[in-house]
Amino acid sequence: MVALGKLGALLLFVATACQGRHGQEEEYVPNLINSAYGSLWPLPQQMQISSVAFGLSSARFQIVHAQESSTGPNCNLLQNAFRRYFEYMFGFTRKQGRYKSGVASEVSELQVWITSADPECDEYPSVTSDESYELTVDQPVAVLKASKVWGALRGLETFSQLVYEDDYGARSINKTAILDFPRFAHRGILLDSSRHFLPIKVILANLEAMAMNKYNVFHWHIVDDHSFPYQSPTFPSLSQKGSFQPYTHIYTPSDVKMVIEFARMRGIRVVSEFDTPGHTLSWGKGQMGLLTPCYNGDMPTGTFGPVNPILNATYEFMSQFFKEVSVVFPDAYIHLGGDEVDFTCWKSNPDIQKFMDKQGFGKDYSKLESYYIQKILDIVAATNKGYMVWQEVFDNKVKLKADTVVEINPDTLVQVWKGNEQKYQKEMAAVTAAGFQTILSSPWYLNRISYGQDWQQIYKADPHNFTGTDEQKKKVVGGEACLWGEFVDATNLTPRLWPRASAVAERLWSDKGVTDIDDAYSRLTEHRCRMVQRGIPAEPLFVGYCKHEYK
Ligand code: CP6
Repeated sequence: MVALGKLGALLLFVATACQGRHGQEEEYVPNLINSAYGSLWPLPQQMQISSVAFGLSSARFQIVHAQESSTGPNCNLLQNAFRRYFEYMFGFTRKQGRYKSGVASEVSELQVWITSADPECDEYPSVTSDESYELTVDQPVAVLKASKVWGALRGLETFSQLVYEDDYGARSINKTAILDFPRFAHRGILLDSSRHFLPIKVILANLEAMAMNKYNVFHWHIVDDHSFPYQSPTFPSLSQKGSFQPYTHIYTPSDVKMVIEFARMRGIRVVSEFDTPGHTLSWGKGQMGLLTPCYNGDMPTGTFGPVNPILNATYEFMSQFFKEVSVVFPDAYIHLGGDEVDFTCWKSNPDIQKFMDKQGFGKDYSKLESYYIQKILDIVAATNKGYMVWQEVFDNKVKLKADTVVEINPDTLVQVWKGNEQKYQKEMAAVTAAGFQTILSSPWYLNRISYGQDWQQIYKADPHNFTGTDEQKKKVVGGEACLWGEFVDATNLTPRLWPRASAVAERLWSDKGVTDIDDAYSRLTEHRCRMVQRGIPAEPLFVGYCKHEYK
């Protein structure tokens, strides 16, 4: 209630329609904030936006490879992006612009210029991909300069956000210069396809929304206790027995390929998570003997606990399984989970008790967990992948390989997800002091909802806000918004995630100093309406309307 008066005023402000006329240097733009700058999200690092506006006509405008570019029409990734963004800029036009042919005040071309001899057109994005770009909008041509295709993708999104519509449906763009690059290299979203099956269509729609927000990692928490929808060619019974029935609730190898390629085209990595040894109940149905039998005294209860860490068969299975996964998912990282291991069942099992004695672990079951994880890490390291793990793996002091000099095995990433602000900041300090790289998730559990503008708390959290040296701060590679699936399926996933995940996106992309909440409110309101116009049912921030409502 407190903010109502102020927000009411803001809404009137953004509701003021922008009427641009073109071609005069002394052009009066009634509401610049409502035309160009006013909808940019996430905010670019450096920009100059003039009040001079140019026209943009769907009949004459085109996106092309610059003459000097190292790319041409055989770069599928860019061709596809050109088409996509042209559609976003003009696809909603009911009539053509009201301009006559070829007036000097038009922008007729966006020339995309990839400067590196190796544009990385056919490659997969990685944590070291160069996403920087330079954009100049002038007449008659605009130029988007980037070293690699990844920067061009980000710049195309920005260019499309600069285009606005006057009262007559004609497109305009202001004279602009932008220099932009991400603050953090890892900007991710976790989706959970185990608690509810997520149809491919929903996953692709969210990859599309991620690109609109310059996200670059899809963390696919693909299996968990409740179902195993990943179809493994090596172990087909895992999904046959472990998926929600009927067994159409699965991701076939071609589904997975489609998701990975759709993501690649948008500069998004797909990091798969196969969480063990906890959160594995669904694995047990298709792989006999994998899970620990729980006991009541001398009697097995017929229920099962975490993966059984004392059997050779367990590691033989995991070795084959991760060999497959490391090929199916081309990303340099696999997420190995390691969170929330419940020791009750392990404690009840007499064979495990004997093993504990033999190993000298005493009654410390976190040592048994570390023993298991260490073996899994070694298995995955042998596939030349790097790994991500949840913070418990660090807390329980598994020997993670920090600062490894082996180039093909990138550093371990510890994902911090527990605790309130004070607690997670302490954890970030501890993880980075120990020399590990880290990403932050604690403040960004978007499955949590409450009445009101909770995007503001999400927006205010910053991965660098902890006490530590510059060296420690450099270990922070970014963050991830998490949408756990207990209460989420295809019906509510997208509006629950967006635009709240947009708040995280700006925190991870824009300069640390971009923190003005009123400015963010007005830009995010516009950005959210743009997502709606582009077919993403993102929920409203507060009272108001969109010029183009959801259809
Ligand atoms: N599943 C798995 C979950 C959660 C985690 N791991 C979780 C914990 C707390 C909240 C939401 C989700 N559902 N595998 C923790 C990383 Cl609030």
